[in-house]
Amino acid sequence: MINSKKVAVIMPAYNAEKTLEKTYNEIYQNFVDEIILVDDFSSDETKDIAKRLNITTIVHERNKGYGGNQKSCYRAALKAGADIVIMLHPDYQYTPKLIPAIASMMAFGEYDAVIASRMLGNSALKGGMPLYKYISNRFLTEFENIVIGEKLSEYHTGFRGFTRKILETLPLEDCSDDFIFDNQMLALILYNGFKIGEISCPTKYFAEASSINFSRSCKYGLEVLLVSLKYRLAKMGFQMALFNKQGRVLNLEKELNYYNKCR
Ligand SMILES: Nc1nc2c(ncn2[C@@H]2O[C@H](COP(=O)(O)OP(=O)(O)O)[C@@H](O)[C@H]2O)c(=O)[nH]1
Ligand SMILES: [Mg+2]
Repeated sequence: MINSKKVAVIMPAYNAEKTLEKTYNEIYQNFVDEIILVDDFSSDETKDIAKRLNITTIVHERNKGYGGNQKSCYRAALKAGADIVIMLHPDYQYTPKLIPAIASMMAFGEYDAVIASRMLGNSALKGGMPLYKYISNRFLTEFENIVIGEKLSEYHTGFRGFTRKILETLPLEDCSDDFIFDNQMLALILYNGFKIGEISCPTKYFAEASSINFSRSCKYGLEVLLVSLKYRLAKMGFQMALFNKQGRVLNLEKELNYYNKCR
């Protein structure tokens, strides 16, 4: 707990057997009330390692995608009563040591969401981010900032935190089950007037930390442009799904398939 707020760390996992334990070991647990992993039908030992580490583990019976995985993570965290939820990739790309700092930025009421940015400071390329990903990130970020009218240093990090209010009120059920989920969620947060804070975060690139290939990155990039344009059109009064149409919030009635339950 931080400031009497219950903190959950959620990990959307897919073939994370080589990195999960290292990531887990760096989570400073004094402030963390729940650690939840959702295994998106991995072909490796992810779920068994998670169980051995005594992490609450949920398994998908088929591959639902990265966005679909996060929806299960947030459902589980809400059901567990979390007030603050930190999303951390289990691929050891981001340092879990920042969890208390990120959670504090929300626990004292200052921010509704926080992103751990690889673009604040000068560490992304030093950490091994491929040049094409760096340039795309900078371009997409500038584009989105201009179209949306915001000033974030990036929209694409896999280390973020959200308050319960965001998870309960935004139409996350209507967001994509694919990678664009992350960008839709940030756009919805801004559209609905919530405040996003940023913290700088080092990043590490190595084989197991980065599997998204060039063509999937291109698809993601095009979808980011679309999300930004739809945001602007919705603000101008056009009816846009996700933004100004009645959307579906996360359905907490849906069954979660627990493989290991800690509490
Ligand atoms: N559910 C699901 N998650 C995936 C898939 N591919 C990658 N991921 C997860 O998505 C996250 C981001 O992917 P990653 O390859 O690390 O991207 P990068 O670090 O930005 O290059 C990681 O936590 C992966 O575990 C997939 O096919 N399905
Ligand atoms: Mg990664």
